[in-house]
Order: sequence, then structure tokens, then C-alpha cells
Amino acid sequence: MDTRSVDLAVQEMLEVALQNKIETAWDRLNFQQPQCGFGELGLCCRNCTQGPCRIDPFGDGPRKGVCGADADTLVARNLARSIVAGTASHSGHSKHLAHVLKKWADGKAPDYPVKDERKLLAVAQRHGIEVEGKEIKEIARSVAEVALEDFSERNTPIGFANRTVTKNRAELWNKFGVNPVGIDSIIAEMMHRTTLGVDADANNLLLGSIAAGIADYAGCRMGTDLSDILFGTPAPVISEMNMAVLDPKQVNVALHGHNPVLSDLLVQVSREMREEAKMAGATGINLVGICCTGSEVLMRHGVPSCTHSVSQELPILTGVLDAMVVDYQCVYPSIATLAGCYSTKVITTMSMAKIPGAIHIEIHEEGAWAKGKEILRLAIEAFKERAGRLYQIPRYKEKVVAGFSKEAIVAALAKLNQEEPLQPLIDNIVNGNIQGICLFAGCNNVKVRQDENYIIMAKELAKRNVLLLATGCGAGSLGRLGFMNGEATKAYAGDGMKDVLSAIGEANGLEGPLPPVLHLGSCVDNSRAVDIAVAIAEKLGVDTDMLPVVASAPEYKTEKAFSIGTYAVALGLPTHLGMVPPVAGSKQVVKTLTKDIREITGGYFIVETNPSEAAKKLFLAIQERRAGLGLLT
Ligand code: NFS
Repeated sequence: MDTRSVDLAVQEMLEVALQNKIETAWDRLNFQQPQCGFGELGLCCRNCTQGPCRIDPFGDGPRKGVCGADADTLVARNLARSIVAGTASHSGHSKHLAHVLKKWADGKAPDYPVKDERKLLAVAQRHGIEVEGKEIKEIARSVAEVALEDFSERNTPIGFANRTVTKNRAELWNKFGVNPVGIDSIIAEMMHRTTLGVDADANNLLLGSIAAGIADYAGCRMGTDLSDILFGTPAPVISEMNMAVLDPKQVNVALHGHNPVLSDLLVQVSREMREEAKMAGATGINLVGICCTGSEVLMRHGVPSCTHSVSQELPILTGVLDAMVVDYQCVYPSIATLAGCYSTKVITTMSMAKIPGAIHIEIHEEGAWAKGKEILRLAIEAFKERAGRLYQIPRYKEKVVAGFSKEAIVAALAKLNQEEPLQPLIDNIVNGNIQGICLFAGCNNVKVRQDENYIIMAKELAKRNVLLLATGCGAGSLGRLGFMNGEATKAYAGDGMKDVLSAIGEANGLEGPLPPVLHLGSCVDNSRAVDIAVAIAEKLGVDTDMLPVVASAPEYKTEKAFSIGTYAVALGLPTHLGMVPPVAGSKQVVKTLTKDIREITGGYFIVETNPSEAAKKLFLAIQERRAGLGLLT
């Protein structure tokens, strides 16, 4: 058995890497062994130059750092900084989108017109912006301004968080003093609080981290809303996933990173460049996605996803990838080194995210179209260079149905009940055909056999009639391995859920049932899951911490995953982590996160590395919630 990945395409390419002595993330993990035990437990501190300090977890050596900070302080401070970094990443992405929208409204970014006016109006009205008799540009400017106001400190709580959750939730955050007054301001405050000699109280630091998590939710929500406004709200779309989506006869361009500001534009530009590609001897331009930006263009345009997260280096090894175009986040710098062995061009596009060895073509909203053409022209050149060279494309791919925005789900349900679209879903949760909902979020992590936790957990939960939602690279795992089509429902769903998904499929004129796992999009689109949960909660007249809704990050790796997990808990969800986070060095922090926090938000973390056990624990949490609502278990 290949212990590195379940995905056969990845296994095949890892074999190619071995034969050609090409180093991948898996090799580099080996070179790192043994990894630092203090770091794994969260017990090292580099926050001042009297350190680095380490605390002996066994109690024989030092129990305090030079300043006197103990294990609890160190662990809480380190965790807080990780969460804040995640918040900065998601909100940096959404701030970028707000600037694009504003520039378009000001006539400075003609390549980025508003595509979904309906969503623009809905978001504007949600934020109390007057829309009657106003031009679209004017409304767009106001929405962008309202979004940008959420970043700095002000007298009112963050709109993108507080206006999109239940009223009760926002009040609860106020009551416990965890409702931040600005996204950037809580990021700055938490950096301040975690420097030498400020906050030494672990629980107080964790409360601050919850506030940063709520700011992260606002960033994600803003990212989703503004992307939908600029590029369109996703609707169901059929596509494919895995490496066989590469086509040797076409110019293959991988879109990698996060923000659709780059990838969506390239999808549009590529249509105009087809003829040029043909003149170079290609049959066309084949865009494929990697990681979250891949999910963005899959959701809106059906662009197939090639691979995700830890296996991002491997498409280069096929020999047919002509360009990998990246923006920011989760892009391994190793891709530029690797591409040096092939004709692949790695192109960076953002001034804040350069990689040594890559070609840098900076894209600004002003004049983006022309730069997009320049990038695709480089890919066409690379296609010419690879003529006659050997290649190997793994033959694996799976059909996926994606595009499940909340709006799309409501529209599909409306075919069953026009007036009250959510009612059929609620009825089926009440009668137990659907026991509950689990959101799969997060990455792959090279320390876990790629995709294995997702697959085992998805099977275990689907057969227990738990409806599955997925985002980011988790959605990638489940898509690449065949969980996102109607056949998967027949194979994996319990009888109750099978009936419901078939009925929705039939009412919508599909040939089969909806998939058991609904692809909601990229990681910022975890906000779509919140949107769905809040809609159900409001319909039932309860808060989100009472719903039979849980979240899981079975193979997470980035700081962004910490901040998403934190907001899931802030919203009241039992939230599973499939890897042990670096907090085990503090009993107090572990207790707060897995138990005591429940008294405040209703949510809590479940740490379980065994996927079957994790599925059981999440199902139990769902049963507990059902019992709380007086539903049959
Ligand atoms: Ni999410 Fe997306 Fe993937 Fe993990 Fe990275 S791409 S924002 S962090 S690795 S799921």
C-alpha cells in the first residue's frame, strides 16, 4: 500500500518522481525528521530575543521561559498568532476584492464589471445601503466602502459578521466581549497582546483568539459575497477532477492560489486566445485548477480541478503542463525549482508573493486583460517547446457536480416547495431521513496519507444519513475520489438520504440524485455553510449551536484552517480536527478548547486522529443536538 496518498494519480506521479530523483513534499518531510517535539506541543517561544525558550513537557527541566511565561501562556500565545495569521490571509484576500469592486465603480478597472447585480443588491440591502433609484456603480461603490470600513476600528461590530448570523449569536458575542470592532484592529490587537509582557492569561488569550476567529468569518463572508458580485454566484455545473484532465494536445495552464481576481480573468481571456493557441499547433487552451482558486473557477465556469494541496507539485511531472499561474496562499515555492526540469513556466502575479526562479508578471486591476494575454502567450510558447517530448499523464479522473452556493441549493429545493424552499430540507431533518449536516473543510497534510481521512469519514457519515458539504482541498479530495456525483449517492448514502437526494435530483430534471457531498467552493466559501446553517436556524427559530450541524478538518495544515475552525466553534458547532494541533503542551488550553468553551459559544473542538472514531464522535454530537431539539435519534 502506498502510505503517501490514496489517490492513484498521485501514486503514479510519485513513482515518476522516484525514478527521476525528483524531490517532493513527502521527501522533504522525511528530511525534516525528527521534527521538534517542543514545537509539536506548542512549548517553544521566539517572541523575544532572550529566547528561544522551551518548556520541558515532562516537568524535569525548565517550567518557565526567561520572562516567566509558563506552558499555558506559551501555548495560548502561539495558537493565537496562528489564528490571527489565518484571519489576515482570508481578510487580505477579501480586502483585495473590495478594492477591485471600488476601482470598477470608479471607472479604473473596466475588466472587472459586476456580474451578479442581484447579489449586489442583496448584499447592499443587508448592510442598510439605500438602493432605490441608484446606479449599479453607485451601489457597488457603497458596498465596497462598507466592506472596507469593516477593517478598521469603529463603534459598531463588524457588519459582514454580525449581519450574517442569528441575532442571538451576535448578542452572545457581545455579552462575552468577543465581538471584534474591526478586522484589522483585532489582528493588530492580538499581535500586540502576544508580544513579551502583555497578555499572560491563557484563557483571556483564547477569548481574544475567538474574536480573531469571528473576524476571520467576516473576511471569508466578504470574500464569498464580493466574488459572487464580481464573478457570478455559482450554480450547479458538471465537470471533472484529477490529473487526466490534462490534455497533451492543448496548451495546459494550471490556475493555482486563491483569489478569483486572477483566475476568473484568465478564464475569460483564454477564450480570446484560442486561435493563437491553434496557430501554435494546439487544439486549444486547457485551463485546470489547483487548490482554492481552482475551486473558484470550477464553481463558476466548470474548469476541471487537476489536484490539490500536498500534490500540487506533481502535475509538473506529467511533462504536459505548460504554465502554472499563481497569486497567493498555499503555493509551495518548490514548484519553481521543479519546473526548471521541465518546459513548465511558473508565473507569479502579485507584488506581495514572488518566488525565486519564477517569472513575475504583475497583474493590477487596471490593464489586467492585457497582462492576462501576456501570461497565456508564455504558456503557448512553452507548448511549442515541449513538442515531441515524452510525457505521462495518469489516466484517472472522476465526474463531479459542483457549484452549490446557498442560492443554488435554495433554488434546487424550491422545485419541491416554491413558497418555502427550506421546508423540504427541514422536514427531512425532522423525520430523520437526513440526520444532520457535516461540513468538511481544510487541506491535505503530508503527515497523513493524502485523502484517507476524508474518504473514511465521508463513507461513515453518508451511510448514517449525514448530508456532507465540502470546501477547499477537502472538496478536492472528495471530488478526485468520486464522491461528488449521483453514483456516489447510490454507493454511499444511507436509504433516507438517498431518497431525499433522488427526489431533489428528479424535481430538478437531473438524470440521477444530487451527490452526497455538495461542493460549496473554496475555503473562504466556508461562509456558504454558515449561510445555510443560519438560514435553517432562523427557520427553526433557534441559534446555530442547537442545530445537528458539525464541522470537520480531517487533514488540515495551514494557519487559515485554525481560524476557520475557531469561527466554527464561535458559531456553536462541534468541530473536529483530524490532526493534533500544537496545544498539547498545556492541559488548560486543551480543556478550554475541548470543554469549557462550550459554556460560552456552544461549540467545542473534538481532536481525533482515527477517522472512523472521528465519524462516530461527530455522529454522536449530531444525535445529541437532535435530542436537544426533541427530534428522534
Ligand atoms: Ni484552504 Fe485553500 Fe487547500 Fe488548505 Fe490551502 S488551498 S484556503 S488552506 S491547502 S484547503
